[in-house]
Parts: sequence; structure tokens; C-alpha cells
Amino acid sequence: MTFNPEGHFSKNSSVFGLPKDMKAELHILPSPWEPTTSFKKGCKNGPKSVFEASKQMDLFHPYFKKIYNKGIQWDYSTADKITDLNDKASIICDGIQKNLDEEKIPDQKSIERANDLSNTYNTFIYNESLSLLEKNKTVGLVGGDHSAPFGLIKAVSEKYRGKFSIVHLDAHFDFRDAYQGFTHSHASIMYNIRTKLKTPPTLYQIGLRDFCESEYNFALENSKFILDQEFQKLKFFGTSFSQILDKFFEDLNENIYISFDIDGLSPEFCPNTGTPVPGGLSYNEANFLIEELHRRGHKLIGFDLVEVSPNSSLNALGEGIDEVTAVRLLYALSCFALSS
Ligand SMILES: [Mn+2]
Repeated sequence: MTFNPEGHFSKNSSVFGLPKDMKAELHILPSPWEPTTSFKKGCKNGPKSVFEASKQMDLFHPYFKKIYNKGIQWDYSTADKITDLNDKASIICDGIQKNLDEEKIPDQKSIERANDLSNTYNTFIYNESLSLLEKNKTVGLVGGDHSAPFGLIKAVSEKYRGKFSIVHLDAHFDFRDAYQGFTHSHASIMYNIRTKLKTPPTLYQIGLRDFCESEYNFALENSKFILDQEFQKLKFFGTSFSQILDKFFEDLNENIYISFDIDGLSPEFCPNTGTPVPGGLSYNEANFLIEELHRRGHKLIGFDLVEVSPNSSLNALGEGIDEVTAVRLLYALSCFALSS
């Protein structure tokens, strides 16, 4: 059967309604991983809701056109293995967080066990990513919380020997050293990238508007960043978004990895994410940023989209603004990767 993107997508189709057996240059790893989420849970349901929402989208892209013909595969088997691991780790992490809430000191053994499970998870994602990268596939990851892509970034970093930049969209720096005792917490991903990789990539951060002083000081030494307040102020005084990007990205490496925490956007586009913060980028700005990086000749060598939580009160998944927004960004990122 030939695939007709304007026809009806069968129930059995894969992500974006594409055929399941399609030869694909891009592989997406769905990761329902969120044991260390500290405020609102729910991003473990992100991959499923994004997958469902992807079937309601038209494939023809106004900028990237019909690049989907290069193929996108959704790796179904990954999610099952991660669900098991996430359930085990969550029981331990929830206990630790309950202790902290009651102002009790959590026992060190539990923290060690939680960290061991995070390491097992990271190794699994690292191995999955590495075997795909060795076949010259590009890998994207849909989380889950922001600790989810560490293994992927590590694998990409080894393949490119650190010769790339990470573009990080987020309301938070994610520079916490072991948040709540968890070395691989959702708030520590960029700290771990900068301190645990042999050849860490350069880091460009945008959307930042909720952080502690030590994270800010760490950022001064470890990344190029623009605080959301400064960014909004520049716009109020009439600097265009495109001019802001010109200056911010002037020394960006040709090869880039995009790490997209959905809470980098204004919360109207992600009301159910774990730690929403007022302010941030609009959906149109994020889309423009993705297209603009392609237009400037950058190559997208990997990406993640994390912290997407569906509205749990909706009966059917894939119909809330969180996943409807996320899936369009996922598609733009996928098209960018396929065009690289
Ligand atoms: Mn984050």
C-alpha cells in the first residue's frame, strides 16, 4: 500500500500517521521517566499523549515541506522497559520526598538505590542511542522529565567528540548539583552535562526565569545565556527577536543539539507541566527559532523534548493544549533533523 499523507491515517499507523515499517533516518525514543519530579507529576504520560496528538496533524510543513519522506520511527520497545524502571525508582524517590516534606532526613541507602536506578536508566538510553548513531541515524527523545536525555547527549557527545553546541530552552538553568540528593534529578541535567562528560559541548540557554544564586553563578562560568527578563526588555524597547538571535547565536557551533524543556514556553502552551513559570517564549517564537537555526546553516544532530504533561482530567489523550503544542514542536524538530 502506498502512503497517502492526505488520506485517513489507520489506527495502526506510527507517529505522525506514518507507516510503521517505514525506513527512517530519524528515530524517536519515547521515555516515560520521571522518578525525581518534585512538584507536579505527570510527564511520564508525555510520550503517549504526544504520540496520540501526532495523528491529528497535517504532515506538509510550510517551511520544511515534504522532508518526512526521509522517515521517522517511533521506538515502541523503549517505553515498556523504561516504565518498569520508572515504577521501581518512583517508589523509592517518593519515599525520600515524603521524608523531606516532613522535615525528616532521608536515609542514605534509599538515596543510593535511587541513584543506582538512574544510572541503570542512563546506561540503557546511552546504549540505545549509541547503536542508532552507529547506524548513522539521528536520535530524538520525548520525555519524561529533563533528566531523561542524559544518555542520549552523552552518546552524541562521544560521536562528535564534544564539537557541537547545545541550545537549551527552559525556564530553569538545570544547574542544581544533586537536587534533593538525586545526582540525576530533573533540575541537574545541564550541571551533569557540564561536569560529567569528557568533552562537554558549549551551552546556549534561553527562557530562564526561575533559578537560585548558585545556579546563576555557575552559569556565568559555564554557559552563554539570556535571562527571560532581559530578553523581554529588549523586545519592549524595540529590538526584534531576529536581532536578539543574531547576537546570541553569533558564535554557535555549526552542529547543534536542541534540549527543549516545554516550560521554556509561556505556561498558556503547557499549563500542566511540572514546574510552570509565568513569562517565557511564545509558541511562534520557538517555531521561528527552530526554522531560523536551520536557515542559518546549522545541523541538528540530536534533540529532546521534555516535561510535557497532558491534562489528566481529559478522558482521551492527545487533545489538550500541552500535547497539541508539543507535537508541533516535535515535528519541527524532526523536520530540522531530517533536513540536516
Ligand atoms: Mn528543564
